Amino acid sequence: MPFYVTTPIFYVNAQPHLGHTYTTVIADAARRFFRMSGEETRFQTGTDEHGDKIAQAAAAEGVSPKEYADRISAMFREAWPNLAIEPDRFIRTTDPDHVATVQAALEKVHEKGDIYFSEYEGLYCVGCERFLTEKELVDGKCPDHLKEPERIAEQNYFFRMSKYQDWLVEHIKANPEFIRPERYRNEILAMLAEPLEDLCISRPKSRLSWGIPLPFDENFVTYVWFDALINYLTGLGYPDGPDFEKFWPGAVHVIAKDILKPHAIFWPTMLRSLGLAPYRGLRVHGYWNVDDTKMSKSLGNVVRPGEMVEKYGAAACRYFLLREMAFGVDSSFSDEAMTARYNSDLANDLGNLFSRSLTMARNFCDSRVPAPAAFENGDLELKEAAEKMVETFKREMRAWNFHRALAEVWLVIGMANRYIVNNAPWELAKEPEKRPRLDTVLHTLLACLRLIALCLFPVMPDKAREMWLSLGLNDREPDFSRDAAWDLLAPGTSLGQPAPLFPRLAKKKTGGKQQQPKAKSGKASNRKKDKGKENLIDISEFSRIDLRLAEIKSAERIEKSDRLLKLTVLAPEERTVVAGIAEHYSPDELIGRQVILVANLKPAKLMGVESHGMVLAIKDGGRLILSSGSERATPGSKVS
Ligand code: ME8
Repeated sequence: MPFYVTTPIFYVNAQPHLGHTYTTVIADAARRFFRMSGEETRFQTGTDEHGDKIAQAAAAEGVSPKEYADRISAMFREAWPNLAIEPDRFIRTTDPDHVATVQAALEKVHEKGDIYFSEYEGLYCVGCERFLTEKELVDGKCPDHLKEPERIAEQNYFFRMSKYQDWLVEHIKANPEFIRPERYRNEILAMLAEPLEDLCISRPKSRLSWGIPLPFDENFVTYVWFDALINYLTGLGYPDGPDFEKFWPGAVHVIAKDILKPHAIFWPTMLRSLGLAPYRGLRVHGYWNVDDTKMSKSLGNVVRPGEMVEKYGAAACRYFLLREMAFGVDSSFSDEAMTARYNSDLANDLGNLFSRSLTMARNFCDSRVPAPAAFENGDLELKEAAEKMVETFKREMRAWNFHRALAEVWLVIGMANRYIVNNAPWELAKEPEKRPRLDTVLHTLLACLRLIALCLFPVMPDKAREMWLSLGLNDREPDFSRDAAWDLLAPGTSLGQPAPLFPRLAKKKTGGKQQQPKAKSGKASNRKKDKGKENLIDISEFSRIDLRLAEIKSAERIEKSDRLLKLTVLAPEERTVVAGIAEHYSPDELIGRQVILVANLKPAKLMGVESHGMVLAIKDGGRLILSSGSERATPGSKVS
């Protein structure tokens, strides 16, 4: 069935933040997943621009509501491409086709006799843009906005929502998938156990003019929720656009728990009155807090998508959001949690697996996919786990369990890293008769990486594509039915060069870009030149340093240190060296690696371990890169 996914259209009284980003990222990931599952898909997001809240925000800035809405709406529209979010339509409630659709829908409901004029007095929360019932208040205040609602008494138009209450209860009970997760379905059924009031759907122009005029009474504008919900129809060309017929039956709305009532009660009853089938599903997620505190402008802890992407990159942000939040439950964001996941899951587990595999393919197989020989048990275990991963991933994505889908992929990434250590391809490479075994191991690894990349496409499309192209595959979005088989990597295929997918992040935040200090005057730059001269050394001084090629035999973490690894190296005698590279290399991947050692340093104790020499590394920005040249040499050879 075609899949139509929407996010809420966001109010333009606030700039995009982490919460909006999450909803929009998951909608984009879901659409990519369904598209890769062979379904026709459509994805819509946008901005909600009418109503009291926007009129008040614009007045506070001294600009017209439209000017104000134009400015903030553009911020939403421009934020999404940086996160690889690609909606088919970015809708604004001020778009002319939307205004026309709302008026047509109002006419229809009016003609049906479902709208009447009456007097009403109620408690209005401008934050929620709706009347609250006494029951919804906590200590007399709106629990979401912590403000006392305003008492409003006026004559207005009403929608006969109560008329559809019994039908709605039946529909929810008969369709367990209609509102998910379960807790929100139960919440709505509990609300519907009480008699439903009719919905006030207008505002007198004398009080609020920033809205869509009612087609049957020019003295009133449309209530903002009645206007906003209809965006889901406008985007499909309702009532007679071809996309409407195709996509409406597969409509899935993604929202957070804050706007459950309008989506689970107002909207299905409005659709029923319009003579339309209800949407297929409502998917309700929890709230993001920041450092375990509610995100708020006054606390100054609002996380902006632009800043996140600048710090961590789009792929890592998307991954974090999907991996960290169990769908439906609140979660907390912090830079520490983000950095930890980045370094451990992305730089270490996935990044290392990818670069080690491609490096070995380059060094031992001339950057081509080798042909496998006989498979052993360990190979078959990895193959079966990778095949099962694809099935589990698909099942969990369909159930909106993104965090579980990703946990399964990382299980296999861990297995593949252990498979490398167990099979030590660098040892196999030393013995020509073990060539068939080496080819089998590397083929198995690359085939496993291909399935990992396949699963990562909906989650981090750009990085997955980078992996896909490095594996010599076509530049097209893969497909779960066509591309999920194990043995689709043709032997002989040319592979890309290994490049770090996720360079490690420094643990400490730098807080903005670092700038090189500039020499301001001629004097200062002369001093700089002289300083350069002071740094020159005589060749005899250099020759005192004994540089040797060393081969790493074993490596282990030093307890209580994030930075240090204890290495046993051959140079050519065996010795222990402590190296500050633990944040850049995992112990496993160092085994067999050749490095350059300063061999005649006085021994020094670091975290209780005596180090006999120092390993050289290149410092490139925040990264450390070990290097010994591209060819292997005899351990202990002098570097000169
Ligand atoms: O309600 N955590 O717009 P809105 C997770 N215009 N998600 C969050 C969040 C948080 N802390 N904060 C906001 C409106 N969201 C109406 C919708 S739809 C026809 C009209 C996300 O700007 C989440 O998706 O207040 C939530 O439902 C939505 O922003 C509310 O956006």
